[in-house]
Amino acid sequence: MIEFLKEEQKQAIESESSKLQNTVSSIIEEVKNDGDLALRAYSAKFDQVELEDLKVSNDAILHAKKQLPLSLIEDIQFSIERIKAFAEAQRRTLTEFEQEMDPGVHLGQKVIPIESVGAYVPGGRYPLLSSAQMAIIPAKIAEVKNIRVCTPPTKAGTIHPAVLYAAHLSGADEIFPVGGAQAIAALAYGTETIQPVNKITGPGNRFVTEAKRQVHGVVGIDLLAGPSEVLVVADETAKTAYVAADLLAQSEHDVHTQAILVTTSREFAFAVMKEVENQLQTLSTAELARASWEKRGQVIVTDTLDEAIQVTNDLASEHLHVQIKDAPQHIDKFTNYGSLFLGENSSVVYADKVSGTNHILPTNQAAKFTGGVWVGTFLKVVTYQRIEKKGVQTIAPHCVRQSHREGLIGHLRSANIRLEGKLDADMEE
Ligand code: HSO
Ligand code: ZN
Repeated sequence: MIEFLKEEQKQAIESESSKLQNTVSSIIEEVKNDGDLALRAYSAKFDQVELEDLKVSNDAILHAKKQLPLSLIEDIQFSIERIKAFAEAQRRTLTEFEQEMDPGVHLGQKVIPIESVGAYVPGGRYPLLSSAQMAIIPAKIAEVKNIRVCTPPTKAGTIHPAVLYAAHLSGADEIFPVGGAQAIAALAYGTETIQPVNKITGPGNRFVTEAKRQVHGVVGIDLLAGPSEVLVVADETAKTAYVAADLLAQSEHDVHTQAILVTTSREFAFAVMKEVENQLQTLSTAELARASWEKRGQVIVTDTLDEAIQVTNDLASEHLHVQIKDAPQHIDKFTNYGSLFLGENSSVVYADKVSGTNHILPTNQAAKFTGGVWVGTFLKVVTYQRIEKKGVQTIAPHCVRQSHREGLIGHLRSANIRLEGKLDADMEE
């Protein structure tokens, strides 16, 4: 049996309204037509700033560094090293090969970096410098030549110094203090200052996400990121204080964040709900955390671990934290998640910032069809072949016959001229 202890609020993520779609498409149209002029106008309108320079200068980066305490610079370096090391390890799993599949038929795979990518780094409530690192570092490890970063300006027309320096140190080639849908339009279509890119990555607000949806096809995109999600699966061996803290850590992100507890123990579920209330008393971000916990949080009790796993796989959360006895032994039973955290010490927030895995992950059940951003997001896995004369003997007759059946006579000829030295084949069928 599966029981919902909090009032069930299966509110679908609000579908993008047609108003939002129209607003965003007119922003994109204007940037397409008016370029930099439109970027300046939208920055004045949405960010209340008259931008002087649309591109961050080297001097501004140096100045940003000078404003940062040494410990912050060390923290940036610490996380960069780890995100880099993991991306490098993932890069090594993508190999090129060539294999002779039939005598004289050599097939191969190449791994080629995308030439230029745009990394969108959200501004928002808390400037998350880790978002810059997560979008830029894997692209750098993939050897993308041009990494262009857009991020909303502060009221002073600058970029938060920590975000700016983190973006620079992560490997950004160009940085622009431009945010919102207008930034996505600029990266997709180009303006006088911002050269267009081949793929746009990074999370953003609903305007940014809608803009990414609309430019998809003109450029590639990583995924359509929505508000953060966490799902904790716990049994009676888990620690209430840990689980409550984990639920609230995501809840504080946004009112739309969804934190879910799935547990096999009713007693534990009530204990966690009580502990969440306790911790909210002293949490300085309680207003937001409470709002999202009350509006979207869920507590689900199941009779068996199998049921808990089934519900968990159905919900396909962005972050899945398994806090049950011998958690690692159950790894293969979980099939839908953006990133998995095994055991009580593997806090999601470590991965938000420093452990090394990427935090740009699928939300809104997209984990049913994709993983998150990784080095492969910035690489094209393509194929090639090299067929010798003896290979033609093996495969061409089949190609000739299939082309004939399909009425594709141009195809037939291209196959047959290599096989028989003449365009048309004498077909028996
Ligand atoms: N949990 C967020 C990422 C983040 N949180 C960065 C703090 N810093 C979405 O995965
Ligand atoms: Zn977070």
